[in-house]
Amino acid sequence: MKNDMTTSNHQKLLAWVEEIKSLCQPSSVHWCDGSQQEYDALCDLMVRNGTFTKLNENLRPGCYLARSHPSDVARVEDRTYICSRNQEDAGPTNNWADPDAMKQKLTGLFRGCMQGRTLYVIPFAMGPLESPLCKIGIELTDSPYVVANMRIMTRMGRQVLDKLGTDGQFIACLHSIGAPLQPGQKDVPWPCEPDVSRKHIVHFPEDFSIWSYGSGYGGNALLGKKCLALRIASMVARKEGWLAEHMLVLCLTSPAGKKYYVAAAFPSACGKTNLAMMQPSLPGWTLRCLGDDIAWIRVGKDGRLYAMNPETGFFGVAPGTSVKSNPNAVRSIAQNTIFTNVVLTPEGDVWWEEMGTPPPARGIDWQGQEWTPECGRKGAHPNSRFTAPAAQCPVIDPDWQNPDGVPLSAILFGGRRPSTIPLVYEAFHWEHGVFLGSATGSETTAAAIHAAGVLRRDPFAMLPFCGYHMGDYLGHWLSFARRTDRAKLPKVFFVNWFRKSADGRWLWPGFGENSRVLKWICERIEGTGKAVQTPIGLLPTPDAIDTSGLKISQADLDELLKVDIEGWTQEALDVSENYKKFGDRLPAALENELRDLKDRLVAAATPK
Ligand code: SAT
Ligand code: MN
Repeated sequence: MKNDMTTSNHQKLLAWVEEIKSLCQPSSVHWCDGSQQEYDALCDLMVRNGTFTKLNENLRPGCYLARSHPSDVARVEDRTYICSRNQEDAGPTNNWADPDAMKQKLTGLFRGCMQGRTLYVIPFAMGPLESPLCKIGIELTDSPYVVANMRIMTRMGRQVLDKLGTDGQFIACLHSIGAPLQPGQKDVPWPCEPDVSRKHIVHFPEDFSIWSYGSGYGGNALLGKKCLALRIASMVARKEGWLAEHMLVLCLTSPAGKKYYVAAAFPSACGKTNLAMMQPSLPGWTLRCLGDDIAWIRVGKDGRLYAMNPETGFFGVAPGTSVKSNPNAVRSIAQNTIFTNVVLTPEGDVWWEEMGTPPPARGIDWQGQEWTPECGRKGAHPNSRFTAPAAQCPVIDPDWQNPDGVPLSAILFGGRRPSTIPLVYEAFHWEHGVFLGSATGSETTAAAIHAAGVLRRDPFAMLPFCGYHMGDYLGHWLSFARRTDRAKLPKVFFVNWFRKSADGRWLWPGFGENSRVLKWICERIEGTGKAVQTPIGLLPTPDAIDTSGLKISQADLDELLKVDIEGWTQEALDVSENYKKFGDRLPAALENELRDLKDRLVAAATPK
């Protein structure tokens, strides 16, 4: 299994690996070739050292379960930094530290941190290798769990080193779990730095490098994902005139056979994976998935916006994933999947809350303890995850690896909003659409370590992922009206599947029924969908949403499509408050949009 053969002649890369080797002092170095044999051998190694439990081959072929340390279950936003030379460039929404001071501190943490472990060199590409947007990263890590997950989530291995050649550019991604092993010391199943205050997820924009210390959890440790494909890529995208976004990409085909490509931004754990591979309830419509988390978007030769998914896998939230909520995810994770922090059943299968199947009479919970449905504890961690190859999705789109991406007809924003925000509405024009994106808010979820269930403003669902000043980011979005012909830009919509009644009932069935909302969106694109002008945007007329075959009361539908002037007045104030953070970097066009919204709300509240 050992492969310390250097398969690269890239002097800069070789020198960097040598430098990190002498800093971190691993006992060996392994250059990953990305092969199936290598993956299998790593999984076997993790089964032997207790990190992985192999699941029942008859029930979940090629699948493994890992249980993390209780400190290591989600992204650590408080410990995530953008270390630009100028503090101002990181903006008010990012943690900042001086890059020299941070490098010094991290060098201290990384010194000797891989003792007793293997240093893995992971060459990976985000985006198809032949795509104009493809970016190459090299992750150095001491975690075999990270290697196995990166092989699912990215294009990883020999072909990347070949493309890099002797002098190609790469993004240097250094990762350690921060748990050196002394000679004779027994390892634990999930080694990490248990002290959260010592975990660090750090981005250096000036040299486009990433240093991550102390955590083995997905978003903190799979550095191709949030760190490279969002935080670093958003900075590169701004310089190069494209967009790196926290968005799913899907293709909807109408009964008439017309294709509509849609990108949608929702905060973490708000149903992107469910929407990305949804099974439409409306007859005649089909949906195909291109990606569930990240989209890189650029202006194509024809002036339209083209979106490409830089990843090759799904790192999805397990709880709530069921045949009802997401049948295609259930099929995607039937084999060759890594599960983290879910319940192990006595048969050697997995289970989680709201899986849609009865719980096992007893099992082992995410903390490795005996668990029964009556014990009063959740069996799976609310942010437990599956890592599955995108190619296994039964509705993966034939163009999902198209190096040019796919032309977008619509962009959706949304979040978990139990009140105020209607089921769907459309922006008046591009600037208004950017305003809607900037005003995105959601009840927080378990995807990050903080209080769940409180409303936070999360512009473009990029609050934890924008690598530079959010005010400049909003300006960058506005600039697309100048970069191409406005008429070619996608239409912008805001959706909210999460409305509740006064007595706490869900007002909208969601999941496959969301195809009814997507149908209206397609009709708006065609110019046939009926809408009314309201102070907040264009709303469907009462009969515009196809509810054929759906049991929903007129009262609930009215409530879902109502503009709550009082609630919106509050909403506008809250958005104003949030805008204050951006100071003079808030684009004037957005200030104008906010003022116009307030004016329209006042006019609507004033008796005529
Ligand atoms: O854990 S990840 O950051 O990869 C997923 C998410 O929170 O969106
Ligand atoms: Mn995400």
